[in-house]
Amino acid sequence: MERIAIYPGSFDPVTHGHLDIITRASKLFDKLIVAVLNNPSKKSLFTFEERYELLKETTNNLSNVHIDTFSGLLIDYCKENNISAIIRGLRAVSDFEYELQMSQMNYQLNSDVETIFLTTRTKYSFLSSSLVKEVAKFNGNISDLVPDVVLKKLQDKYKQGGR
Ligand code: COD
Repeated sequence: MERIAIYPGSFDPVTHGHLDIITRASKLFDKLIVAVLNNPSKKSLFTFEERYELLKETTNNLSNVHIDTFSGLLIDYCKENNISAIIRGLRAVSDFEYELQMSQMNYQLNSDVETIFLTTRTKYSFLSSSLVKEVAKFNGNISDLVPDVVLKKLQDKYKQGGR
């Protein structure tokens, strides 16, 4: 049976930290679905269509990686798509509490789906979508932290007065 994992997130926008986790997780499973949360009540800089497109463009070199969107409960998406594992990235102890709670709640909802944590590469341990947006907003140099296509989109957003 095909072993399928999911890497869910907001990806607002995708960074090299996310891409590193995607590349590493794709080697562990037959198929990896990267799923963008579509949650209209959560404020984001990029629309979910934009976040989806950026992920598509930046992962097109990975043949077993598929990009999708989801809304509602993650665990329901897992059930509908025969997913056996949820991949999450851990950067620091500060990520741990939230991640532990989510993994335990998801396990409570469906004990057939395991959460697997991949630890960040040291060079990305400080990297988050929020910090990237903040630095980009004030014209700081983030060219080593996000793919070129994301960099360009961020610059365009802030030229248009994005928040
Ligand atoms: N290095 C390593 N990992 C990283 C890095 C980095 N530099 N940056 C981010 N990551 C990891 C994060 O730790 C996370 O694991 C993943 O990448 C995605 O991060 P984000 O910030 O884009 O996504 P989140 O954390 O906002 O995603 C939250 C979900 C959308 C997964 C969650 O809210 C969810 O499942 N929502 C659906 C509703 C649901 O089922 N709720 C119940 C859950 S118990």
